[in-house]
Parts: sequence; structure tokens; C-alpha cells
Amino acid sequence: TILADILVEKEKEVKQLKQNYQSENLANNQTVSSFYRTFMESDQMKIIAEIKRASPSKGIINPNVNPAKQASDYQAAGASMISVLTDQPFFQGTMEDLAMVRSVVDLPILNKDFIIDEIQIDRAKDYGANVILLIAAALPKTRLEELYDYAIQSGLEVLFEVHNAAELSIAQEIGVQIIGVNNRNLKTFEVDLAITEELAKQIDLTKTLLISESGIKTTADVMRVQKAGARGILVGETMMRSKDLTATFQT
Ligand code: IGP
Repeated sequence: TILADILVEKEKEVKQLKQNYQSENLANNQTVSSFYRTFMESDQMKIIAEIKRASPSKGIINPNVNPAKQASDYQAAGASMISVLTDQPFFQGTMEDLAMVRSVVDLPILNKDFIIDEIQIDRAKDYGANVILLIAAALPKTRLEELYDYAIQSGLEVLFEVHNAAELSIAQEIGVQIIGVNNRNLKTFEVDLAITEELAKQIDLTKTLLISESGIKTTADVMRVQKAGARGILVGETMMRSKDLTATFQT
């Protein structure tokens, strides 16, 4: 599967990092508002806008994007958080993209990557991220729990991504505060917003922040996941292709 292929490359990247990477603070670590709290306190649907040049499912989306410009446009249009995809082999992202975004926005930033080791969490923080992604499908539960605890202890928040009931149970056993339901199956690339509807029924939405991720394109899509209980949406492709972000945000 594609996820397995990505993880093989990640193992190599982490091995390199362990040899070469010295953790140091590279960003001005400004205080930003808490992702969990700002989203829980609002009754308006909040948008996490993603910097995504390419993806295995869609190929090239917007290769020449200037991440700093795109991020400040997202902020101006009303984004509540910026997601920066930093995986290079499959998504054409870099950690430098994250650093550039950090230098222009004061919103919380999500480092979107396939995290399998603590060193990637150190690096995310060093480059100015406030939130990391952990993907339930990528690792065994014990390892997810270790990485979750490590990120929280490092002062980061965690968006914990699930796609089915078994993965949701793992999230609940770990006790995560923020759950991202990925509507896209990372194995087949099939997108179905019903995944958000199904899993939301099994989540205590008074305590857990629910984010619906992937495949959100229209006002109807937004209304649908909002009705299911999502307080936020993570949107990549539609934002990257938008010619008028203010209009896209209004939908
Ligand atoms: C955004 P979309 O369909 O709006 O471009 O999706 C985001 O949800 C997607 O990029 C994503 C992702 C991931 C990418 C969700 N989970 C995990 C890489 C890894």
C-alpha cells in the first residue's frame, strides 16, 4: 500500500536525522492560542488550510506555490490554523516551508508529516510547529502512546488521525483530546464523508475536538460534517486550487 511505501521512506529519513540532526530552536517561538481551546470555544466552523504541492492520490496540485504568500493569504481569508505538509518524497514539501510559514503567520501551525520517531517531534517544534499529526494506521498502539506523550510533554498539541472504529478505539484508550477523522482511506484513496458521520457517533463531542479531514470541497460538504459534529475541517486541495480564497472561505 501507499502508506507502507511512505513509511519505508520515513524510516530512512529518520535514520538520517538521527545521524545528522541537532535539535535547536530555529523559529521565534511566539505563543499562539491553543488549537483545542479556540476550536472548542467557537460555534462557528473553523478551517485548517493546508499547504500541499502534490499528493500520491492527486499528483501535482500546485507545485510552484510560495508557502509564505499562500499562508498569509490563508490567514487573511480567515483560516484558524495552517497545515504544512513537509513530506518530500510523496508530497513535495519541506521543513523550510514550515519555517517560512512560521515567519509570516501568528496562527497555530500543524506539521503534517508521517511521524514515527521522537526526533521528528523535536524537529517540528524547532521549526515552529505548534501541533503535530499522529496517524493511527501508521504505528502500533504502544508506539502511538509514547509519541503522543512525548509531544504533549514537549508543549505541542496532537491531531490524532483515525479512519475506522478500531483506530478510534485506540485514540480513546490513549485519551487523546483532538481526533481527526480522515475521510480518505490511505490505502485505497477512496473518499467518503460518511466516515466522519459514522465515527462521530462514537465520540464524546463535549470533551473531544473533532476535525473532519480530506475531500471537503463544497458548502454542502461543510454543512454535512458540521451536522455530524465536526468543529473544524482540514482542507488541502480545494484551497490550493482556489483562485479566490476569500470566496472559498465564505462557502
Ligand atoms: C487535506 P484534501 O482532500 O482537502 O486535499 O485533504 C488533508 O486532509 C490531507 O492532506 C491529509 C493527509 C493526511 C496528507 C489528511 N491526512 C495524512 C498526508 C498524510
